[in-house]
Amino acid sequence: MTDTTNKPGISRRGLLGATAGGAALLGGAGGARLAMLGGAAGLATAAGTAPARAAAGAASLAPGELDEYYGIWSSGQSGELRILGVPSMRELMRVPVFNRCSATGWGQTNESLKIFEDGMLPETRAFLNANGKRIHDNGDLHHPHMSFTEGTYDGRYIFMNDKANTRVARVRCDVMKPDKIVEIPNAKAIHGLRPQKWPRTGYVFANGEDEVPIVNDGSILDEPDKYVNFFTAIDGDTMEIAWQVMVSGNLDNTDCDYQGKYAFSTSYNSEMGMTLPEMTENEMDHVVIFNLTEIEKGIAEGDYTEMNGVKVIDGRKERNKKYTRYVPIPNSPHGINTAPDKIHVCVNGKLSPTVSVLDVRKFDALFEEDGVDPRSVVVAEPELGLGPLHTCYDGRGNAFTTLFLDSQVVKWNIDAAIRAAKGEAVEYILQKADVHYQPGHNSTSMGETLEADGKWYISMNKFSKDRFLNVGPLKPENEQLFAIEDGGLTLVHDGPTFAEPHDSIIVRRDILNPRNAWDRNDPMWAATRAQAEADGVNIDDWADTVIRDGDKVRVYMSSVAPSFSLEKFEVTEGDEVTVIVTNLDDIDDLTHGFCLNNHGVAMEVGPQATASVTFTASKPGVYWYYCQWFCHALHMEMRGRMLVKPKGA
Ligand code: CUK
Ligand code: CUA
Repeated sequence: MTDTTNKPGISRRGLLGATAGGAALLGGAGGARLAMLGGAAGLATAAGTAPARAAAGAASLAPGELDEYYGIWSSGQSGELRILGVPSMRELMRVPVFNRCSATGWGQTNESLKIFEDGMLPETRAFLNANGKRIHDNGDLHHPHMSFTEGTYDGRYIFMNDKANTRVARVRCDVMKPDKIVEIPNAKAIHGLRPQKWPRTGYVFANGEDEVPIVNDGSILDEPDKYVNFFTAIDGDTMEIAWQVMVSGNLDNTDCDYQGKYAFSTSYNSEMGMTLPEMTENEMDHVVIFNLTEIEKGIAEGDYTEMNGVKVIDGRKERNKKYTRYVPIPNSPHGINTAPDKIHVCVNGKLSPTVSVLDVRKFDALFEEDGVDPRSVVVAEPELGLGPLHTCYDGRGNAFTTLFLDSQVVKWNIDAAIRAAKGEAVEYILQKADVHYQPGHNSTSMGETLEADGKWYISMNKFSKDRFLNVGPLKPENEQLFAIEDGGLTLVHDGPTFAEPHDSIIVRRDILNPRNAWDRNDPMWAATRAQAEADGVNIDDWADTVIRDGDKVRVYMSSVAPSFSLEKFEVTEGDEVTVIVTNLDDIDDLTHGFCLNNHGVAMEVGPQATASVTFTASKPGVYWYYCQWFCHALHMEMRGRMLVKPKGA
């Protein structure tokens, strides 16, 4: 195995010194620190430190130094979104989305529950009510992608899928909290997800992965011809379902063009098989191309069926060729990625050692002319290695494809692959680098936008095996950061991660500019504010009011470090109690919390935020509540008592 860390003269510390050197010219203050960095790297080399150790040492920026990029990470079955700094790979924040969070109260506060419940389909609500559960609080978040304007990130929103419960969520970039979690009707298991790149987002495209009987009422199991699948376009501004397309075969990953004309999805089960042998039977599966203009026209002209309130176009194979085309692709293709050259789309073969390169300029002919072979859009099918899953780009005409089975990344040139396909004797593979081990997704800095800058490459590996101290049968995954240089890829960092990052995007830091405190009029607690107004309580000012409303009690409190406005309140056994806390501190980083002993109740209350939680006071006695977010030298003293009086006393 090639040890890619073992390249002479390169450590990430040195690289960072070089990068930041330019920045120092702007600021000046960084100069001394950079000299120190250079010195440290020099020392390590001089002392003959092992390359692995040099790479490990390079894993952090100088203390206090900020990263050049935000990394926006999925977390798979953990259900949250994560924010990392790149290149330091420091984990900066976890943003609960589909999951219940012990720290922040996401999935428990009334504000977050409203977001879950507003987006829930009626049948799910009925199912949950019957099972004594209010929401689904697990998720399987694979694909986080930012909203686009004219082909690049615009810093408004991050969209993401939940495969486990068929949902799509949107996180606001100003506060880094979700504001919409929408369950998708008809489709099952939302997997591939991409925002429209041009002219803007626009649509968010989402694939249903699992096929379902068209009438899914429990009467059909083994009649594959009655199963269908759905491609969904969500309006990224309103998060309402714009339309769906019914397709043949299942859908895996999706992407779209830089022209605003087409979206396209891979299908590994063109067979519509229900068992493993059936699903992998065909040598060729397919990519479905969706003609957005024709679909919009079809919707406007009424050429749809309404299913569960959604306008559904029939785009099944051999039905209406206006809306979709099926391009045969070998064999169970997985990832699909549009290059920043605006022309090429790479379809990763998974069970085939090839990547199929499509040319979007050839798509028009498929729809406009008769008898055009769908395969005519494939301009190259380079053999790259075993198990190609995902491809990303450096913005200079090169592609990086993960090889799951080979545990490698292959760097190759798109133009050379196309020329080789035409018979020229040209080498298109530029480098193969080992990764540890079995990579799934990869990403490059700004690589899925027109501003791909080709500086950093991340390999998201499914197995870490021997790469870290043993922590038991469940091992972390491993992510590796490579510097992209003239000479190719240089491994500079290994990082363990918990279940299970699938995908990431690397966003230039000037694109994101989150707030330091909430706006008091934030829509997050609009419903809570309306209730307070009805109760005659001003939550923007010191509030210490207890409102009784039958057996419902609403307790309004403010928090200013290091105290709550109420050091005690009283309720009666059996009351439904809602505690509403407003953090009146507006200082940077001054978050308070509210945690009620022995009630399973806790929530974050950020600077200038209001949050509320509802519970039943069922056990008479005194219960302390406390601020669980360390906020002040007297943080421990930031507490109070709830008295639950026995019923009838
Ligand atoms: S999928 Cu995870 S490795 Cu869900 Cu994007 Cu390919
Ligand atoms: Cu407020 Cu700790």
